[in-house]
Amino acid sequence: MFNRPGNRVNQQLALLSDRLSEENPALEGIVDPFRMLDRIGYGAGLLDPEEDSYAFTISWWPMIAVLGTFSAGKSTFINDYIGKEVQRSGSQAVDDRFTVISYGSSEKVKELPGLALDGDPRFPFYRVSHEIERLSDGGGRTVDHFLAMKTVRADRLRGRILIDSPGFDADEQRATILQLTDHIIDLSDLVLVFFDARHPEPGAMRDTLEHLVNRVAARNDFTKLVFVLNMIDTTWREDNLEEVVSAWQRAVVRQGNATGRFYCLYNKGAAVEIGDDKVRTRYEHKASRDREEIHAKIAEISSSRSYRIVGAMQAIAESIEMDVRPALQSAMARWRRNVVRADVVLMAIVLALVVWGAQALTGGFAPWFDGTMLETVGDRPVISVLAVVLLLVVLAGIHFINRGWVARRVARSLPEESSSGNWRAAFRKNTVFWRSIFRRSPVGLGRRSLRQLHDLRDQVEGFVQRLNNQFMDEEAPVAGMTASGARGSVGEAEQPAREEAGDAVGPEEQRSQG
Ligand SMILES: Nc1nc2c(ncn2[C@@H]2O[C@H](COP(=O)(O)OP(=O)(O)O)[C@@H](O)[C@H]2O)c(=O)[nH]1
Ligand SMILES: [Mg+2]
Repeated sequence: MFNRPGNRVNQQLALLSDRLSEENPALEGIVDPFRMLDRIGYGAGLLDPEEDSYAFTISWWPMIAVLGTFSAGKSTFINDYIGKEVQRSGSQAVDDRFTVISYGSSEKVKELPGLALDGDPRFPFYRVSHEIERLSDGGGRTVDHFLAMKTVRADRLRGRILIDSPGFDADEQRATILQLTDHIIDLSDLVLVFFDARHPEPGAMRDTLEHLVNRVAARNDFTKLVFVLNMIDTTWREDNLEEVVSAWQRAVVRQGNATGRFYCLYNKGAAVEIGDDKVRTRYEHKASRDREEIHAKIAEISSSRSYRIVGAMQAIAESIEMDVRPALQSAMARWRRNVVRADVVLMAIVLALVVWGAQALTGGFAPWFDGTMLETVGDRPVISVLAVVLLLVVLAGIHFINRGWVARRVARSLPEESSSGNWRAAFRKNTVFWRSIFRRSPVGLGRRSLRQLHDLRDQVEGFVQRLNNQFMDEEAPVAGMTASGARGSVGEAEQPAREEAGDAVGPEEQRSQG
């Protein structure tokens, strides 16, 4: 009856549940425990039922961003990975927007305006359009100017999001693009940084390198950064891949990245012909091994994200019990203590003033004790009652002013934004005027809620079990995944075969043959 989410929140959660059943079935049922957690949050005042859900604080789909220099083959790589020609490629295809690519039910690639990202709970971009508009320094430009969204049916897109990016060198809106890049690095679980082996001189790319590596270094987050030296086919004549790689490595290490490992790739369909058999075999071998490793990393990111979601729910439940509740209790105790203190002091002053005033009226204290005062009071009952009522009103007023004033001061020490919600709002809910200052248990966090939180934590165990089963299954080759016949639905496990056989062609290959 109470603590129900508003319509919009409800719809978003339903949508999330649908998406999960389509793309990540092991997590499908997890929306319900989130709803339960939300109810506790609404009841305690930690969440706003019209706006919030704990489910919105998590990014559900892992993000893999492909960044790098202009024309380094980013879009070609993405098309090849997905198995469909989602992105335009080619030196003339200057893309100046970030493109978020995710799973959709249609076989055809659908393009949606960037604004669509705002309403989709799968994306960590959820409700960040105003942030992007802020980043784009006003200028009337909107999200659509910088973000596009594409959806297509492809197995490799199930439960994950890829982001293709414009090169850094697109200078016109460079500042905005760099800021967006920062934002995307923050949000991403894996960042593939593409460089182009046609530039054996890393010097020319120093700006880009500096920017990227420094930003990531500042965030202390190198594990999610993967450097790719692409188009290595172009070095076949010199056959100096090791030299090129080590030049790049030195450059990266100089910027503060400890390992500076480079994966080496090229796309067969787009490559120049490698005229030497020995070199070709060596290059093919190297590129297909590195590609497999990158693909494995992407797969790994997706499974660890699922565990993190389950873990996040557990962490929120725990935090409500172990952090929020004690923090509210101690804030309430502080509030109570200070209200009582202020009441005592101020009321004492008022009473002293009243007594002093009254004795001045009666000409000293003598009439108070010889009965004359009682007589006077008896003679003027209305005035006397009014005086007493007035006094009580003043005292009550003092009490309520104190409550409000002390509550505001105590509230300031509580965070408004935390993974478990708005602690400050929850505290305020405990200090509304009809609640006695002597209540000990925070609103909505009584014994029943605690029991529900414990139940929830038990349910989490069930999800972990399901995830374990799912990922154990996935390690075996996936049979029947290509049954749909769609070229895009090549299972993860089949990739190596595809690379070697060279007959199942990606979009790039097909185009260049056609
Ligand atoms: N030689 C060679 N050319 C490539 C390779 N990958 C892509 N290309 C070509 O490089 C150009 C730019 O590729 P694109 O994917 O659009 O680069 P982006 O700007 O980083 O997205 C296109 O003409 C591709 O056909 C590769 O591995 N080797
Ligand atoms: Mg591109």
